[in-house]
Amino acid sequence: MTLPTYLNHIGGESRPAIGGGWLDSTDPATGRVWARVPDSGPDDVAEAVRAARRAAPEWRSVPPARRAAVLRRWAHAVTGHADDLARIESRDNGRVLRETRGADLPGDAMHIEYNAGLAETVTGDTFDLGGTAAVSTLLEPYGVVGVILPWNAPLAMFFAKVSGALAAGNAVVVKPAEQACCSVLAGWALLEEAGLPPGAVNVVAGTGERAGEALVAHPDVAKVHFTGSTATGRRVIGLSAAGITDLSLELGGKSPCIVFDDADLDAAAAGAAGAVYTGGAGQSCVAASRFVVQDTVFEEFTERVHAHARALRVGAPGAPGTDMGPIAFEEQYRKVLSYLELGPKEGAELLFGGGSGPGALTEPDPGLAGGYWVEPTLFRADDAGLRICQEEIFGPVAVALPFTTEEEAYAIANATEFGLAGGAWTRDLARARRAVAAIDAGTVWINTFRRIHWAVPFGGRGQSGNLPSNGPGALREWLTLKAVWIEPG
Ligand code: TXE
Repeated sequence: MTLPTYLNHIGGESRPAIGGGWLDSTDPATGRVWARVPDSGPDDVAEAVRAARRAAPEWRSVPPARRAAVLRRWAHAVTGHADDLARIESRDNGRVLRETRGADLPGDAMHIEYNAGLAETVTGDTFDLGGTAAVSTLLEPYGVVGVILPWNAPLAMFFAKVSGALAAGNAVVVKPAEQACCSVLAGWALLEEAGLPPGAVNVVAGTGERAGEALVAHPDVAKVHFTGSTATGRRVIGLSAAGITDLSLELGGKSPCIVFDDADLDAAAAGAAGAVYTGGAGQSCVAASRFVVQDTVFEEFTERVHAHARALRVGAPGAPGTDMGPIAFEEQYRKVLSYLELGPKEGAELLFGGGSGPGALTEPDPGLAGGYWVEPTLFRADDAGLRICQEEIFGPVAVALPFTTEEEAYAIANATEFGLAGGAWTRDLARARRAVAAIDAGTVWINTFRRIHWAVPFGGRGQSGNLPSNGPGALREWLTLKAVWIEPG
């Protein structure tokens, strides 16, 4: 049986890598290779950047309202192809169809529409200096921008980032993650149907080391948006030094979910479980990976979380009733397993879960025996300094830390180098306001968790990243500022 083959898209043409190499894409539910994608290198990236450079002046000169019209046609096409695209992504990275088809794709189309609406809102400032000069600022597109995508939600990131970059008038080269890029390679074609000039968006599949580094280091790429691990983010910062390339970084997280004893415990348990066991089986930068729980309700809360976890159906991502799929690829699976082993070794107590392999499936299925399954798992730790409390596990594995006083809760919540998101559950409004002030993160949720919306800014602090994405200012990260002085004579 021949495998589906996905191609790069450069200058309006679909083609394999120049070197002829291929990478296997594995179906994480079976552990079997299901498709292949180009193993691109610096030559392919250079071609893509050349194509983008050629297209950039034309796209930039398209009036913003017309750019917006192209984006809206794109959103329409995405809606029309949502079933196919969601199925490809669920097959490729194991995110359940309920999430890809049910939530991501409809949201993706809305996100594109939102960014289309921003295209005509770009304005500058004027300055009255009291002299004769007319002084103002312009926000201009960078020209060619690079986008490096992660594997946990490739399509959502692709649509969000590319629509923002295009709305601002840039041409784009995208390097999706080698482990899961089939949905992006398949989804690209819709852009040309929507009327985008060839070369305005190029997609080059390949590894981070070869294709990713070539993109960051390319002298004609003025800005790179990177989503991935903090460690790779640091490497990207280093590579950007040569060209002083501008960077936006969306990195990891270890988000605290504080539960006070006055909280609606049922709602808190459902929210916490949903925010780390579903949502890509915890492979989400905003997973609720640390539960910080008042000691008086610790047992009751963790038992309720267990009840929610037990009720989750773990199985085939493409089946409509599945709540939790597999880990996206083997290396990530090994990483999650290593933390399951590490927890007890460093003194954490396993409260539930901890299993992996086919035994983690809700119902035995010989066809899924080779998949990368992990049971919803909860550890208890009394020391926030443990590695399982500090490092991003990126799987359905949470750790619960007890606290006594409110001050302790915030100290534990902030005992992390990350600062992406966090939240608290309480019925006390004054306490809720204190929690908002105390939690040191880019997003804070009260009595809810893991909510992100295209119209609301989203970004990290500390080692979670820099500029916010989304919201009314979303195009700012795709625009560079120019100050202009004009004397009349
Ligand atoms: O990420 P990488 P990995 C975290 C999560 C996960 C860990 C490792 O904790 O367990 O990262 O995942 C490209 N120059 N997140 O190793 O390496 C790579 O090809 C340029 C959190 O897969 O960061 C891919 O396209 N690019 C995160 C992208 O970077 C490079 C989502 C991400 O890969 C590169 C993903 C290089 N030297 C992982 N090396 C989130 N914030 O949601 C790799 N890449």
